[in-house]
Amino acid sequence: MTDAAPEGILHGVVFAPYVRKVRVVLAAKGIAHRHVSVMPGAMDEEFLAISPMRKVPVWEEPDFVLPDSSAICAYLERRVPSPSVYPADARAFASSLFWEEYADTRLVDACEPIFYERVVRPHVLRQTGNEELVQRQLEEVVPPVFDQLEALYLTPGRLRAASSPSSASGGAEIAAAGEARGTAAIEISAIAVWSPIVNLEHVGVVVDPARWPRLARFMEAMNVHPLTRPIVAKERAALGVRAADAADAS
Ligand SMILES: N[C@@H](CCC(=O)N[C@@H](CS)C(=O)NCC(=O)O)C(=O)O
Repeated sequence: MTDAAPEGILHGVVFAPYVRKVRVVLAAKGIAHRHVSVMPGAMDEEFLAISPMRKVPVWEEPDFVLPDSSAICAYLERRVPSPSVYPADARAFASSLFWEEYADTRLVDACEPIFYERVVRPHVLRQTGNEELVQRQLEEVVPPVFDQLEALYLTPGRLRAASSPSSASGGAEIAAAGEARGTAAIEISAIAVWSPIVNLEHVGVVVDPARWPRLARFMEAMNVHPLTRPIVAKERAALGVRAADAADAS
């Protein structure tokens, strides 16, 4: 967030992958905003009035309200076109939209139950997390999704236009470009894919570099990008997770 007058309010808890996606786009574009934490299980009537699907995030301006992370990111791109977080090339653009949708659905569905059982259930609901479910998710549900990201998202091919910045080398240039410019050079699909996996890292699950080398490099590059690093650091601090713990545990 900058010191400028806020242009809007972002509603949603920071640990929601969709909220994190919007936060990175806001940071990339330097859009001043206020953040109001809304927990998915504790939405009051005032919030529900601006969230017809009863979900976070919602973006609010005095005379305009917009739910849904993908709609919000597309809106912010139109509002503040530069730096762009969408590829210019038609195929790369369309491919990026597809992988954003993949991340928001298939990847989130694979990752979120693990975060829920290890964080939300014990620390928010004060219940015992279901570690059996976590293990099943880690053994049976997450690997095929990571396989697809490795082979189809991070490898140029018919499902991934080669001009996309994150496709060729598993994302190393994402960080390099970001460091060089001190700003964006991240595209929306990369933000969307990175975000749910951050929640896995928060609970000690890291991408195995021996099994998914491109995805592991992609996460490393994304995590050190100047736009994402402060966001992740604050979340880790809030959860009491040290960076070293996230990297060591599996
Ligand atoms: N397609 C929506 C999905 C939003 C979503 O599912 N948010 C979750 C939080 S991670 C939520 O609010 N869930 C509340 C519920 O389903 O009751 C987006 O991209 O914003």
